[in-house]
Amino acid sequence: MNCSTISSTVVVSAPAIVAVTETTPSVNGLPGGTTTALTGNDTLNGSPVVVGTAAGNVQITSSTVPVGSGLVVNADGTVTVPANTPSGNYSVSYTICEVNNPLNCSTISSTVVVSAPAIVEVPSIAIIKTAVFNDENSNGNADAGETITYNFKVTNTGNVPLYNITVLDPLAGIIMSGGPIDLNVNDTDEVSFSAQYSITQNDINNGSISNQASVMGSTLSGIKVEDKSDNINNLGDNPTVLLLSGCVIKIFNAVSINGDSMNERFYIQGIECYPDNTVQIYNRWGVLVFERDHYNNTDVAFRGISEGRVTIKESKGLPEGTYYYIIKYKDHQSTPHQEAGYLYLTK
Ligand SMILES: [Ca+2]
Ligand SMILES: [Ca+2]
Ligand SMILES: [Ca+2]
Ligand SMILES: [Ca+2]
Repeated sequence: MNCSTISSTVVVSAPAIVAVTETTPSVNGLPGGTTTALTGNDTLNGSPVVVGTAAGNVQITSSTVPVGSGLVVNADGTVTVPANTPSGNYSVSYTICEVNNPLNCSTISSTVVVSAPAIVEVPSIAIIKTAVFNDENSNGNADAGETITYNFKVTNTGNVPLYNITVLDPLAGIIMSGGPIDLNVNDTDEVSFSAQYSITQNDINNGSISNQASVMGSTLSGIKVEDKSDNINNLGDNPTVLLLSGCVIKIFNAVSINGDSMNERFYIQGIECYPDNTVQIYNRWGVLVFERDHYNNTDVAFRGISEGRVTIKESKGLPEGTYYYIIKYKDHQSTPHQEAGYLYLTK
């Protein structure tokens, strides 16, 4: 036998392992989330790698993420992005090694894309109106012709700047000034808008003035916003009510001449504040039975007796019955006013 034995070496090479770079689809950084697997395009021996399972043929042995980013590379190749991560491209490198040949490894750097949350325009505006009475003659009373100053506090309460902001107030006779203005997010303006109003006798007789303004503005993209005014005491849309302490004309039209000290005269509350006045009383036939200027409820007052330019001769005064009064007076602006109605005379 002619033999020869030789020992040969069969070289079994490790299969090629290739980690391939990639850029992930973006993850919204506000809620955070998890990326697709960075290993999704990596191959072992030309086939996609299997990671993160017991049957896997590769595993991630190490990884690095940007310092302070909070990103975590998971065993399955995905990357966890924590909530409130700033938007940007994060470079993440990782190493995969073959399970059967732990030294058969490949390292690559990929990019994790974190997106900023979409900003939805939520425009919003708010207005507060306050009123100040100007007692211009310093008598402690509201008089016709004195003024009210209105101030407006406008705030951009939305998340986008507002432009061309205007304020309207439907109160007849009010004079608005100021604006239009622009306001950045969260900015407040208390000085640009104001209004002036001249008090009328009707306002004084009503005892108050109530009015509500509106503010309007728009975003750069043309979305319009509006708000009705709140008053200082109330959160929410409410008219601003200013109480007027003035000489209110109030007529007490029941006159009883019976000596009981109640309703012994025709009492016109407040008339003494308006001395430029005339009071006329007619009987049911339209005959003038009383007419006096400068009525004042005291020495010039109707007590069931006919008085005036034309007097009716009645020995015991005027008879019981229904009469008709006309009160004319001029307010502090010399504007004439008239009140008329029935007067009931009993004895
Ligand atoms: Ca990859
Ligand atoms: Ca006054
Ligand atoms: Ca409001
Ligand atoms: Ca009486």
